[in-house]
Amino acid sequence: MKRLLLLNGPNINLLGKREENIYGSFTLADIEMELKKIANENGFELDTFQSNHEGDLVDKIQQANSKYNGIIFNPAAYTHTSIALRDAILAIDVPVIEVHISNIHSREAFRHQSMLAPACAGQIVGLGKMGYRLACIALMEQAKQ
Ligand code: CA2
Repeated sequence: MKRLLLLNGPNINLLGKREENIYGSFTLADIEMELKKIANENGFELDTFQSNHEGDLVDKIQQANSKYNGIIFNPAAYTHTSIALRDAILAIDVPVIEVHISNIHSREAFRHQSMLAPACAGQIVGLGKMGYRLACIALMEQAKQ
């Protein structure tokens, strides 16, 4: 069975509870349910993991190598700071698609740069929760080839 991992970084567990003007009114549980459904309909399993801790995310990425065919990853604020996450992504053979709910390029200057994007197969920004869906579809297409 082919498997995908949906990985979310710090504060994404707060979705739907605050800052709805920026991030929308949907919750992390909504996104997780939606992606599991899309994956299952296409014959894939999808695991989910959210953490507020950088090292836990590094561990999860390191362990992904033999387990997953692709990772959908919103690294949240670690996007802009984490060389550790970038190195972890570079250390695995699994394609990672970076997803941001908001358009990081239309926000504060410190959000314009991603430490992780150069290590990723692709990046989707500014499309709300649809971005997760598109990343999931892209990774399933790649895994079938
Ligand atoms: O747009 C995105 O998906 C971000 O990855 C979200 C991060 C932010 O640091 C990135 O620059 C862009 C922040 C996630 C915080 O999520 C919250 C949700 C509800 C309430 C408060 C924070």
